[in-house]
Amino acid sequence: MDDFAADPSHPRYESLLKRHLLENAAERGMLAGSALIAHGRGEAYDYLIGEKTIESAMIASKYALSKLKNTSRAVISVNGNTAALAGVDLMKLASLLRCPIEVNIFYRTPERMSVLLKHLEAIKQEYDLDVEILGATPDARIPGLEGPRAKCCHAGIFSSDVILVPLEDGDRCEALVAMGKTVIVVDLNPLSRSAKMGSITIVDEITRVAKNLVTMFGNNEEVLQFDNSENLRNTLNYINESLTEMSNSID
Ligand code: PTJ
Repeated sequence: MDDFAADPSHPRYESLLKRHLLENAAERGMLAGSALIAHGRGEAYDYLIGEKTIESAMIASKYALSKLKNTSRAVISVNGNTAALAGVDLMKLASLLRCPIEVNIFYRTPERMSVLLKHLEAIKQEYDLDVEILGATPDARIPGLEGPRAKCCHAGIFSSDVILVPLEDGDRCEALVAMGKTVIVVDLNPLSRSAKMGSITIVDEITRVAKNLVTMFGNNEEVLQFDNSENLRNTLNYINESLTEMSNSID
């Protein structure tokens, strides 16, 4: 990858790579001003789950994938951080699901929208993917939200019944749930409003989630029963137990 020099054997390689992707994206104008702060908060929570996909996240991911596969009105919503970190795998997932991907950002400017749309378009060309990329011409609004963050596309987010929205903010998550959608949240913070508000919350890092969903796509394993609150409690219990273990390992 361009000017990224870290050795894959470096113990913090994955983390350094993600930071590098975000630095590059920031230079290209893809990110919100607070994007790196949001990432840092995510990193702190990732540390608590051991920087890996834990069982509760895998269960939520499998259930989310069943929901995405079993509808003809799925949509994947991407913001700046998500496009920079997981744009390729989410475009591949959209292609497998035959669903549109919509650029939908919280801190909306025409410049950011344009560079994010071009970024996804370049991925589409490079991997020869048949995916409809939406967001350039919003023609609908998410009810209950004020300002530019409510803008969306009728053919995408507005009409969807199952929506994958990584790193979403609490208000918009609540508004999407109020529209009757199955809202799949990806958030490393199990205590965020979105995590608690979502229909299916995957407490895992977006790069790993996107890769897992693409890898599992061909498996026909269906998770029929899922309780989001219970799954979130299991996640918190996991963190609690690993903290106790870490604490016991200190002399
Ligand atoms: O591109 P925009 O304008 O839509 O803005 C995107 C950000 C992320 C800047 C914006 O949505 C924002 O400010 O988000 P918050 O409110 O800081 O929430 C981000 C949440 O995502 C936090 O709870 C983080 O723990 C979590 N998070 C950060 N990085 C990751 C993550 N979760 C999964 N994977 C990550 N890589």
